[in-house]
Amino acid sequence: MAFTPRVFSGIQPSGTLHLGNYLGAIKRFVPLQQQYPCLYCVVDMHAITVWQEPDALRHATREVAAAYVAAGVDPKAHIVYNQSRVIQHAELAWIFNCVARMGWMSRMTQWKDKTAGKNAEAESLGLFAYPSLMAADILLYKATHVPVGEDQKQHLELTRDIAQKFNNDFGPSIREQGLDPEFFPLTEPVIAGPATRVMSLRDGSKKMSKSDPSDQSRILLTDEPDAIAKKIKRATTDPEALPSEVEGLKGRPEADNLVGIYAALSDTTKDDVLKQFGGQGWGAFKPALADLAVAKLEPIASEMRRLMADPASIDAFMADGAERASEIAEATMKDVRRIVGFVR
Ligand code: AQP
Repeated sequence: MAFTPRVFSGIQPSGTLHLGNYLGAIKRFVPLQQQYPCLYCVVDMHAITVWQEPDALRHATREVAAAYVAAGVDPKAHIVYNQSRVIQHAELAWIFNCVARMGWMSRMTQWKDKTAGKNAEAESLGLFAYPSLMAADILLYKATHVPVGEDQKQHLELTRDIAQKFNNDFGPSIREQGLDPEFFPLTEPVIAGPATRVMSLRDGSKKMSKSDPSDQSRILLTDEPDAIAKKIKRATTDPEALPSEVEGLKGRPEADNLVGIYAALSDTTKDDVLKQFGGQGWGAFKPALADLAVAKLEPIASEMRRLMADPASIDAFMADGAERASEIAEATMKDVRRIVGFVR
């Protein structure tokens, strides 16, 4: 069956958003609005898989919603909401917990990375089960397109495995209910562009991440222009000049990262950036990158500040979005409950 195209994506309110979240996800949410109906969710239930202070969670939830809108997402034409308001996410996640296998979950790289060198037994059960909640987020809306960064690719593959197993395990029941045998779509990730994996500014082998202990490793969407310029100036690089072709970035992760960031911020390609800067040193490139980053990020930061000054208006558009999301979610769950055999 051909599913109606629909976009879903989410970001955890687990800290302040950084350039990786922006270039890998939020910036790419905006143009998709021209082509498809979109749901952009603040996944607060994912955030609590690690401890969050309740006040900080409330603040970060509004801040992520504000970032979506400040970057150009339209909460009236599309849907912006926080996950916990649509309880069907949790309901479908439980069913998927019973479809997914322990072996699938324990092979997830993110789980392995987050527990590496730590006592995995002390982590929350929610952190282990996180990918099955993510599959529920997507499949509740039968989303066909999910714009995410590279790091989420494996979770998207797992989402397809869960959809496939659900469609197979419940095949007879799905047909008995007169529904299409391909009940859940096999959703494709949308991972494209020059900055699908933005790396730490301190270490080109590590992803830029909210949980990196070094503040200098990431540019925050809320950073002042001065802080942005300083972080770029101090970014780790090698002593070579920039190459004239992309081929020359091989084996130079820090250079590759900064060129990718420039390309993504300027809506060009790494090739274009190297045509302009090939042969030049960091003394020329870093200030140009800092100016570009400030020019692109400052308007977003200032709009976020304006929206955050009126939290009630953010809560209002999230409540409205949740109401519209619930309608789609409930239609899916009505079928799912019958398929599984729950008596109502
Ligand atoms: N460094 C990155 N480069 C490109 N995309 C990235 N994303 C995250 N980091 C990068 C994308 O941002 C979206 C939301 O991510 P999330 O907040 O839900 O989860 P995350 O991947 O766990 O984010 P962090 O910042 O790395 O948090 P911690 O430190 O807690 O692990 C996703 O689309 C993600 O791909």
